[in-house]
Amino acid sequence: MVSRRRLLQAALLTALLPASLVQAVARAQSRNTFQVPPLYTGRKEGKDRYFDLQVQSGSAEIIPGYQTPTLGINQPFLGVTLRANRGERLYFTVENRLPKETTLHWHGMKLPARADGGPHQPIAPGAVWNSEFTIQQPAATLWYHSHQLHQTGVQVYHGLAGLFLIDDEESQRLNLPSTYGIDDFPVIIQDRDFNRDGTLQYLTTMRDRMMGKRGGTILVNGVVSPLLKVEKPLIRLRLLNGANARIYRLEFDDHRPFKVIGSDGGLLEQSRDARSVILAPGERAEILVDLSAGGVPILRHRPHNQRSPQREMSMMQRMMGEQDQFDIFQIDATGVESKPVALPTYLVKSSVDRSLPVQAERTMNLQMMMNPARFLMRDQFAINGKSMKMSRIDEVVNAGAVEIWKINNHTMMPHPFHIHNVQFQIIKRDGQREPHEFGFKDTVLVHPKESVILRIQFPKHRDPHTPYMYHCHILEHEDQGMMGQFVVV
Ligand SMILES: [Cu+2]
Repeated sequence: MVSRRRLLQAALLTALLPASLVQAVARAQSRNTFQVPPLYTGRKEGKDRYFDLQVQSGSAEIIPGYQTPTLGINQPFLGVTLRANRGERLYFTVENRLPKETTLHWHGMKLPARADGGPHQPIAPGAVWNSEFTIQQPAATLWYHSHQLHQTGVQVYHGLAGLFLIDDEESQRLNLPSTYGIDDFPVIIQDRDFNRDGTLQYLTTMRDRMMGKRGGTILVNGVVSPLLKVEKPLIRLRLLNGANARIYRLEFDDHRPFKVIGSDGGLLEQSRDARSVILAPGERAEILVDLSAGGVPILRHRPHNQRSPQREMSMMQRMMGEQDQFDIFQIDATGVESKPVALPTYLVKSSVDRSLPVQAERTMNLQMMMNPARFLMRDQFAINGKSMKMSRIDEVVNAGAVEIWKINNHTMMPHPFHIHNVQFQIIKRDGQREPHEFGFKDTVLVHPKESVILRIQFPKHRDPHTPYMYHCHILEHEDQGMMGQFVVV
């Protein structure tokens, strides 16, 4: 049955876009091939590795026949995939070739505050920023993106985001699919809207500002709903929700089970069987998909079940477009050899030292302030009653300390809460835990009216003068004040 809503949506889309563009999107969906972002491993000298990055503008033919102005890192649209090993010292030069200020933040990395690439490390047009740190954390799928104050949403939307893969010996011993672009695939999922001329459409409505920008066209690694032809019977997908605001609930159209092996911070202790996984903006999950039986499964986004029975909640979710359904991409496994594959159960040993005492407990109340003046000031979102201020340090943390943070969502919409410089554990949440939430995380989805309790061990980089951020990873909320600052001393 075609719902009235679907018809309404189709009518809306057709009303917004010229017929030619609608047809072009439809054509793209059926014929695009899966693009793997180029790998960039820098220049290695012993235990040192050097990366030269250029933040640049460009254009891309995302919709056939249209050139879309974009931003990218070392390429016209999106960033190249960075890759390095645990224990190496990395040296970055980041050159800003844009006519405006930007930053590059290493999302998920434990590192000194001045190397973090947050709002306190802006790169002026034409300038070069140097960042250096040693990788002191396990193999993981991290990412990097613009974190320019009040401009993160628009800059990421146009393409300033890429993957950052860490390898280590422990993960390499596991015999997981790990050949990039052959049986190990990056999957950056984003949704976008386009204007009639093919340019990206950003923040045209009040709803976009309040709920965050959700687009009607799904891109995977910058390509509209592509087809991935695979040769191997077992593949690993490194899923990143790189959207500005949309929460994806991912599953295959044939409901096939898969194994969740990794989370934001790296591999889980044990793989977990799942048929769906919910990823909020900023979150990653690594999954293994058994394709030994062939087939052409489609990874799709299906609306999540309402967590609250309250009527206004589901109304809010409808308003936010949470009930839209999309195909993300399709896998063609008709050519794989039909040999059984080995699926691992035990992966890595946990590095948690449970004997360490808790030094501090903090509460973060996520709030929305209903005040027209705040709307104009771009600070209608707040944490503990305060909107982001560059000159104010909100929290002071001791280096190496174990802390408990309780995140309370006082609003009617979900917020993915991200903390820089750490990989934490979720020790309690009101709702049900997702399979990847048993691993180390740097971003956690907090549902409306929900509380989530985190255990965090802070790394030992001290710098009383340079703060790290914690914030909502719905980029429009971050840009409008749902962000705070902490220093480690
Ligand atoms: Cu938010």
